[in-house]
Amino acid sequence: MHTAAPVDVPGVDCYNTRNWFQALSFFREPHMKQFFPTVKQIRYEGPESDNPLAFRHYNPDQTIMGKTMAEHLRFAVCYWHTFKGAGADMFGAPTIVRDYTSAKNPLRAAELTLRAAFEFFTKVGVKFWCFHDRDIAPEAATLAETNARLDKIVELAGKLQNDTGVGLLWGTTNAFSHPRFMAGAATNPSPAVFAYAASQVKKAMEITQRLNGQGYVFWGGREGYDTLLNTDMQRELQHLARFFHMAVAHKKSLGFTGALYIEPKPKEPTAHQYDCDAATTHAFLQQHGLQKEIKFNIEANHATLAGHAFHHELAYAIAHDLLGSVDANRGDLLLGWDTDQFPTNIYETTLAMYQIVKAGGFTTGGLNFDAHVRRQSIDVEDLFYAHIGAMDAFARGLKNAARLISDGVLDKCIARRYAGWDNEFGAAIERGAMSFDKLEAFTLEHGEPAVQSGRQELLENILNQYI
Ligand code: XUL
Ligand code: CO
Repeated sequence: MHTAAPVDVPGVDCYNTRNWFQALSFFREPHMKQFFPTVKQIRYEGPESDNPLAFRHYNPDQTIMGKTMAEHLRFAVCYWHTFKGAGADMFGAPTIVRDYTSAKNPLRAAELTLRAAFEFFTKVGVKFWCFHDRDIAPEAATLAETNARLDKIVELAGKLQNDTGVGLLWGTTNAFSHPRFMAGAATNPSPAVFAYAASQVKKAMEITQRLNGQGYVFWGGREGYDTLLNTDMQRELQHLARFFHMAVAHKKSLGFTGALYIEPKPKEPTAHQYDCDAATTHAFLQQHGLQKEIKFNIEANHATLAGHAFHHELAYAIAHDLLGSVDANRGDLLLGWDTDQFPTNIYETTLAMYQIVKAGGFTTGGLNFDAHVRRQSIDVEDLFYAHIGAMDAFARGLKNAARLISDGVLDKCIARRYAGWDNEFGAAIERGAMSFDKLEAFTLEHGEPAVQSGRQELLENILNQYI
């Protein structure tokens, strides 16, 4: 097993022997200033650069359609995968060891991890981060002690935010890992667990506000069921709605001005999760009068698990004014589970940015890399390569989308396809001035309607010219 941060020159030879002597002295000096000494500030060097630790496409200050790339993309690093992930999977022990997590005292380890995280955010050049309460401070024996730990670490986080200029995109609660939540949090059969989850969300909303968070996410980790044989679905859905109403009320009582988002996902770890996809969650919000209070955090890998394209979920959310933020990652269709890989597919990033930019772009939200390096990617440099690749992939997506939008090619084809609705007859149907009787009379008079080609292959060819 690998036991130390690598000290060889990154990107030159992935397989050369580590300098163990240097690595051990690294352990002996836990107060050393840099946690990632082998990596300097990542900079834009242009498409011709052969430096693996540079951007080829993400040029934060470059203006595109009136905004800089940094303003469009609003990248965030997620704390849970990038700083707490250790490469474990269902079949194997952790493979990744980081010096900053190795302190025996859990609060000391939490502090070092936070300091390492802010060095990473700064070096990779993101403006935002995201966390779960339990990522940044470990749980103690009682809720009161856990909250005291959180307060301590949040104080340091506030200082590091001020020092670096990195802000909080959103905070959230981990109400799914602890055994008390095995049957859910807000949908738990026990009201005492419901109360525990509420107490946790209350605190997490408060620290998010303290850190000037621009949003707060609800991902329904175990808000679903494994079997209907033991589940009162109707009651659980009522409880979930009650929980969200209480969260909205708490947000208002705090005067927290950030946005609330639900992050839909169809399954995993439960067999069925209630916030299944954007459309199902939209229906739930409407049913319970919450549609003005909560928007969506759309995750690419959750979209594909739900049997949708990433850009479908974005388009659905945008069509109903529900897009808040994005968890930018990808799955592996060959595996079919939530692999949370870094986004690298330019076709997908182009279609996603096409939807987002056309809709006017992010306000409170951004692109959070809810992604982790693979189990074999054990070097700290791998964390940098992963983020650089993902940021470049979205930068290319943004540039492609901007050209597609300003050339208007797809818009023109769509406008032509629906042109019938702009004439007097179509417009009358749209404004509700027609009945089945009138439509039957029209059809009898005009006979067989003219049909037109959907031109899918042509449009796919045009799209490829922009990629
Ligand atoms: C799980 C997932 C979460 C949320 C935050 O699939 O995406 O990490 O993003 O709880
Ligand atoms: Co996510």
